[in-house]
Parts: sequence; structure tokens; C-alpha cells
Amino acid sequence: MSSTWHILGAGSLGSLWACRLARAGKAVRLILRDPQRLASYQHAGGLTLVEQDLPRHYAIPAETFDTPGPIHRLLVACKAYDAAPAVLRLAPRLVAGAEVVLLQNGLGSQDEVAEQVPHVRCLFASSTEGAFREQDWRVRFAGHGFNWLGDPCNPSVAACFDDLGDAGIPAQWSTDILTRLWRKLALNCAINPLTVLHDCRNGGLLEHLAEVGALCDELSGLLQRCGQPQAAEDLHEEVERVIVATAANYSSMYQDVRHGRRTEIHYLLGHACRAAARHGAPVPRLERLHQRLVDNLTARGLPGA
Ligand code: NAD
Ligand code: KPL
Repeated sequence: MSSTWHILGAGSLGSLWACRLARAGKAVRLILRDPQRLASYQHAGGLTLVEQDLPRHYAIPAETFDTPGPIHRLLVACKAYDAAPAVLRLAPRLVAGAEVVLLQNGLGSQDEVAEQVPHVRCLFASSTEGAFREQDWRVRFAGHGFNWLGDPCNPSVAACFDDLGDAGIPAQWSTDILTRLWRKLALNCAINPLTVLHDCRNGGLLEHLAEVGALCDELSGLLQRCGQPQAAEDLHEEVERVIVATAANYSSMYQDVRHGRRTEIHYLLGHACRAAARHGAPVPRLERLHQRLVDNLTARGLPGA
């Protein structure tokens, strides 16, 4: 198996991972959307990663979907709604047993990808690192955090995992990655939609703690019904802790909406509501919240899914 990392999605997190892997001497290749994007990238001459105000340039090679050649190791770093269609285009190049790391927030997109490429090993990731694009091909590392990777179908550590340590990417192999993803999803469901609806920073929810608490109760019940009791433990307390600790920040969903970008609602609140329906769990508050958010997004001309 080749150890070259192909990176699909040269946005915020994709660039952050690509630059760290490349500077550790790992072979990295970016997969760009089309020849126009490739030309724009080649004109820039590489990616720039800004860390602690210091920009550094990385001349990482790039290609498009149509470039021939097998892929053994793929990092999927696009948004949840783009992941499955993008991976499908690469399916013919992915060798049997290739390792595919899925960086998407929320749940649902990982299964969509796995359905498209049953011949590869999908590794689910949950990241608390923060990065954003300052301009095309230039990304700022904004918040140190951590990454958990795991495979819900196979507890053995993936071969690609050692590269992360070598590259200084803080990560742990997790045998309960679904629990981690559910917990993060629940936190995001309790905080992010309300920040959009109340048009506030995370700290603004301190004025709506009853509403937050009622959502946490429903989310905890849902997690139990979905066989994720650990993800439900002390959820309400952690949500309040996160609201206080990130009081000055705008949630990721708030920022998407503010910049007129499509949100990942389908893989967050949408996933929670679909899971509730499948398990026959009544979640009237989550459903009402989902409807209010869809209405709000639609009124702004943004997709409600
Ligand atoms: P982003 O929008 O900055 O980057 C996504 C990139 O994928 C873009 O450059 C886009 O052009 C590219 N892309 C989309 N479809 C493509 C295709 N078909 N072919 C090639 N490229 C394609 O997104 P991001 O912020 O890096 O987020 C990626 C995922 O990571 C999301 O699910 C997000 O929720 C999650 N996440 C992000 C952060 C963060 O700080 N940015 C933190 C934690 C989790
Ligand atoms: O992850 C977050 C986000 O903004 O997406 C936090 C800060 C936890 C709020 O849900």
C-alpha cells in the first residue's frame, strides 16, 4: 500500500492537515475540483498556513479527479453535504482496503460515503481543531484542539494513524468514535441553532437557559434510545460549560449563516430528528427547533437541508 495522502477538499481543515503532513515529510497530493481550480492553485504556487501570525508556504502537488492513478490513503475534508458525491467521483481510483478518513462534523455523511465505496475502510473522525480560510489557498490555524479517529466496524488501529503523530497532529485512536460523534452532535444541536434563531454569540444563550435545558433533556432521551447512553451523560452540564467557555464566540452555524453559506443542518439537527423518528422517540422540541431553523434559513435564501 502506498503511503501517499490524497486530500479531497483544500479548504480550512484540509489545508491544515495537508500542510502539517507535508512538512513532516509525508507524501501529500491535493485533489481539486476541476482544471480551473487547479490553474488557480498553480498560479498561487501552493498553500499558505498561518500559525501564530507566521505565514509559511507549502508547495504541495495537486491534481484533479481525472488524474489517473490509484489512491490508498484519502482524507475527505469537504463539508458533510459534499462528501458522498465527491468520494463517488473518486471511487474508481480507490484501491480495495484503502483508508479513507472522514473529517465531517455531525452524522449521516459517513454512512453515505461508506455506501458509495464498500471496498474501502472508512475511518470516522471528530475534530475540535479550528481553522478558517483567509483567502483562496491561505488558511489560518485559529484554535488548538484534538482529533479522535476510529472505525465503528473494526477496533484495530489503522495503518495511516501513525503519520498523524509524526506530523504533530494531536490525535487518539478511539474505539467508541460513534459515541464521540453523537456527543458532539448533541452539543451542536443544543447550541448552534439557538444562536442563529436568537441572533447571538454562544454566551447570549445564558439568557435562554430554560430553552437550552429542555432541549438537553430531549437530546439525552434520544441518545439513550439510540443506544448511546455514554453520550448522554451530564449533557446538560457540559452544554452550559461550553456556553460559558465559548461565550464570546459565534457558533460555526451562526458564522455559516452570517456569510451566506449553506449549513450542515441536515447532518446535525436533521440527523437527530430522523434518528428519533426511526426509533419512535417523541422529540417535539427538537422538531419544532428544526422547523424554526429551516424557516429561518429559507427566509434568507439558504438551503433548509
Ligand atoms: P471548507 O468549506 O473550508 O473546506 C471544504 C473544501 O472542500 C472547500 O475548499 C471546497 O471547495 C472543497 N470541496 C467541496 N466539494 C469538493 C469537490 N467535489 N471536489 C474538490 N473539493 C471540494 O470546510 P471546513 O471548515 O474545512 O470543514 C470541513 C468539515 O470539517 C466540515 O464538516 C466541518 O463541520 C468540519 N470541521 C471544521 C472545523 C473548522 O475549524 N474549519 C472544525 C471542526 C470540524
Ligand atoms: O462546536 C461548536 C460549534 O460552534 O460548532 C461549539 C462551540 C461547541 C458550539 O456548538
